[in-house]
Amino acid sequence: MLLAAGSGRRMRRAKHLIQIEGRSILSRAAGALLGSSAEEVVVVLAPGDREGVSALGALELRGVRVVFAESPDEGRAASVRAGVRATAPGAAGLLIALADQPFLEAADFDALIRAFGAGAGGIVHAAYAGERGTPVLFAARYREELLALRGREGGRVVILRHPGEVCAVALDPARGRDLDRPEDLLVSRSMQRTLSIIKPDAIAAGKLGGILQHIEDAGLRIVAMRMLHLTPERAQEFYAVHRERPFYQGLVAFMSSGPVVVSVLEGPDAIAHYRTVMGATNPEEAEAGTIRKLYATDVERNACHGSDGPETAQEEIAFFF
Ligand code: IDP
Ligand code: MG
Repeated sequence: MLLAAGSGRRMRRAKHLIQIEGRSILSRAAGALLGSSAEEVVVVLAPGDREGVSALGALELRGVRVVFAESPDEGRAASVRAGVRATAPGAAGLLIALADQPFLEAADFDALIRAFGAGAGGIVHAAYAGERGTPVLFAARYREELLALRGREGGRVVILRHPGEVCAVALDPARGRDLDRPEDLLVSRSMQRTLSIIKPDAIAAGKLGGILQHIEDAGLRIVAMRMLHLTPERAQEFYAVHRERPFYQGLVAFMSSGPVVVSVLEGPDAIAHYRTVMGATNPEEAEAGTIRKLYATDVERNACHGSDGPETAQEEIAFFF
């Protein structure tokens, strides 16, 4: 289980939503867990954290399950309890990971799972240069103790009660570092390219010029551009990740209803930057001054598309250029 509720108390905004190279740290951590040999991945969010849910995006389709902490402000224990309750009662162990360790990889989680499977101990925790850290894997027999945690207590309380059961697995401190202070996020901003689509609603409404100006004014350079009319088949293919979503048919019909303008945008951190410039998928939730707030009609007819990460940017650019 991945705990993301309550992240960011010391940050200016919810920490798990902050993007590094175009991907939220929540999605990075959940993706790494999904790639590990863990049987199920449960993400615990603060009650009502819809942005957290949408940051997970396609990961939900790939099996990441979202639950909400039992109390909005009790502290760590409410998240642990919700996560424990959500995992299958028959699971051999419960791995507790934190969303603010976005650099851990599937292999790191697997190292803990392997040590646990080999009988190293009933509690297996990560160690960084000899210091105890997270993630921590608890055998199923600690379920009740984890469910009894209250307030700001975390798994640490249970670890301290069972010193004889505890085993450490050394992980690379560079990958285990957490993001606790705003300075931790000062990673270098690399030059990137992203794919933009000005959607049929905006073209039909005569907003193409305004949106392109908006993009250039935001410091993004248009390095390739084409107007075209997507066939329903091409629209289906482009949005294939959403094929199970209830809005898929409508989206395909909309995207093939008239001409679109596809372009490649370049700039520092272009992927995340363009997502910010576009605003939230639903214009009602988009920040003032964003393209979607200014030009979108509704959650479907939302004026523009922008790639959501480095891999999708690469794929989407190759799709059109
Ligand atoms: P994004 O465009 O902000 O990345 P996605 O979740 O990837 O948003 O969804 C792709 C597109 O599908 C959206 O831009 C929008 O046109 C459409 N869409 C998303 N959610 C809904 C919905 O709830 N109802 C109708 N259409 C939706
Ligand atoms: Mg998307």
